[in-house]
This record gives sequence, C-alpha cells and structure tokens, in this order.
Amino acid sequence: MSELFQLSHYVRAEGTSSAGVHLYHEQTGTSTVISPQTLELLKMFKEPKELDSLPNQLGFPHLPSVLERLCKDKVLMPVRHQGEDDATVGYCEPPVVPFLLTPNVGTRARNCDLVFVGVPFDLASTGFSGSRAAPTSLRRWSQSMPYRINNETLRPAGWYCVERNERILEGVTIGDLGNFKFDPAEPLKDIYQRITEFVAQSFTGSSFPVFIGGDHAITYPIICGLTAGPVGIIQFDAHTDFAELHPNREHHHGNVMRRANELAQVCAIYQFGVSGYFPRFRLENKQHVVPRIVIRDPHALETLIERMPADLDYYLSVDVDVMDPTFAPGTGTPMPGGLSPEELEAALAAIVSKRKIIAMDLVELNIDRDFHLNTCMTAFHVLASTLGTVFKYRD
Ligand SMILES: [Mn+2]
Repeated sequence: MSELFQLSHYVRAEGTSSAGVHLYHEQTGTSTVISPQTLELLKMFKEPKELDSLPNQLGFPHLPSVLERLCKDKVLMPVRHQGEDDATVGYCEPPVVPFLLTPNVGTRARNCDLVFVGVPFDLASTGFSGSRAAPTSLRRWSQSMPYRINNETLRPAGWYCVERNERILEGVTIGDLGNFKFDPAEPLKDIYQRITEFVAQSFTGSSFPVFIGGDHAITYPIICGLTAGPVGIIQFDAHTDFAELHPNREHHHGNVMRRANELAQVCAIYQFGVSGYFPRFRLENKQHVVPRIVIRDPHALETLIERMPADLDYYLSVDVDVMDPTFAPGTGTPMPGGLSPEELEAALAAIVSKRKIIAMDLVELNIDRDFHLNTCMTAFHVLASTLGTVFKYRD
C-alpha cells in the first residue's frame, strides 16, 4: 500500500478572488491560491487517501503535478501509520469508536487541539468497580455529535449550541489517542508509572488533553506526567479523596488528593461540592473545600474565584459523583444531595472562563451502575459544554 495523505489541520480557506480560492496555512504562515476545481479535489482528502487512488475522470490534465504542489505546500500531509515512528502510541490501543467520530485517531490525534484519551482503570476503587467501561461508553454516546469539517473553510465546523446561541469548538481540531493499555496483573505502581511516562511523552505541545477514567486514582499519575508546575487543582467531587495514606501501599481513589497534596508542583487544591459526615476533619495546607451552598450562589462563587490565583495554570478533575445520584446514579461511591447537572455546568463555566485550564479528567463514571445510561449522557453533556467554554477563552 502506498502512503496515505490527508488535508492538513492547519489549512483554512480565506475566501475567493478572480485568481481562485485563497488558502492560508496556520503553521507555515504561507498562502496558496488554488482553482475551485482543486478545492473539490482537496475535499476528497478530508479522509486519508492514497495519491494514486484518485479516479482518472477528475478531469485534471496535470493531476500529478497539482498533487505534488499541494504536498510541497504542506496542504496535503502524509499520514503516519499508527505506531510507525511514535513510541507513545505503543501505550494505547486504538478506539473501537472514536470520540465524536473524529477521523484523527492514533498518531494523527497527537497534534490536534483537543485530544481525548481513555484510561479504563478501576483497580483502585474502594466502592463498586465498573468505571473501566466508561471511555468506550462515552465514545459510543458521543456519536450523537459527529465531528465535521466545514466545506467552505475546510476547518472543523464545531457545533451550534441552542442554549448559548453560539457555535462551540469551531475551528478546534479533535483527536482520539485511544485507550491506555495495561495488564490487570501488573503491580499498581508499575501501571501508575507508565501512565506518567505516557502522559509526559504525549503532551509536550499545545494540545488540551481530556482523560476519561477510570477511577479517580488516575489523576495523580496524570498530573505527575503532565507538568512540573506550578499548578492548581480544581476538583469537583462529593468526596475530598483525602483518606489517610498507608506506608508501603499505593494510593487509591479515596486518597488520591492527599497524594497530590504532597507534590511540590501542586500549589493549591480547590474542592467543589464536597459533602458528608466526618468523624475528624482537618484541612491540609493546600486544601480548600468549597461547600455546595457557595456553588449554588453565583455571587459567592464569583468572590471565591477571584481569590484563586489568576496567574496559575489549573488542572480540572471532575468526579461524576459530585452530581446527585438522581441524575448520576452510575458511579462507584454515590452521595445524596449532590449538584444538578445545570448547577455543575454553570459552576464549571464560571470557573473555566476565568482561570486557565491546561488539561482535565472525567472520572468515576460507572457503567455497570448506570441505569438507562443516565450518567453517561449527562456526563457527556456537561463535558461538551465545558470544553466549549474552555476553548472559547483559550489563548
Ligand atoms: Mn473522587
């Protein structure tokens, strides 16, 4: 099989003149003028194609030279085959159904603006296991929002949101790296170590990664690999996840934030939506607990956000159990009296529009406990809305 080529993510159509259609390449900063006929040819390369697979009846007298020029101008780019020269792909298996049906999977996902990764790990859950199925279930549900390229601009079309009366994620390229692979018989510390290595090798550029758990234990090795800091953590969770650590044992989903609190690069941990009864409760040095009454009062929430350092990068971690089990029964350790999806969505929008988020995870979505996929669809809705806001305010 000869090499596959695809329309570069960085090319957009700027308009037409008597000379033809003007293309601009965001990465090289160069402009190219092509004929309307060549534009039709380019649209065939929204999906990967072999150069010599094009039908002869396209009517181009000099098709090979046209293609050669498009490749020289980096309008058409070769698609590297999965795993060919990229060690990081070895950490993942390709998705059965990609998030939002994006064609950018495996290696091709890496340079996208928004990159999904599944971490189907639930071996550190003290409650019900089952969150390992969440990445694939969310992907299936996400098919209701298929990723499309705008035929005029050749850029990602995004989606029109009725409630906001605006398009979200327009122009944002989206990829799916697949699911992080591990052997359930591996020692936990080895799995965590490889998650850290994988994250450190995969996210060195400007991509915004979204990690879909899995249980909450994955947040610690992700942060270790993602940044040397300084970083703040914004956590939405019914629990603090500050249970005591035990010497000679790995962390689990119930004490993952106590472990994160030990990291030098973590400056602060803001915990939104914590509830429950504790025999003993003492805040640790970096820990800020934000009760639900503050989240439900827009003015109180604004005041709190103003107190969060403005020049800090933040990692966002959303545990679906912060929502009430009425809306989100599909979780390993449900807690009554939680947020409604609207309250969660509004609070997330208020925060991510004012503070810089560098990456996020969505954890503890337990499909085995998820009757009628309530939690899956609710979590996906909140996730799509939040990512829309993140990219609206991103530099
Ligand atoms: Mn949690």
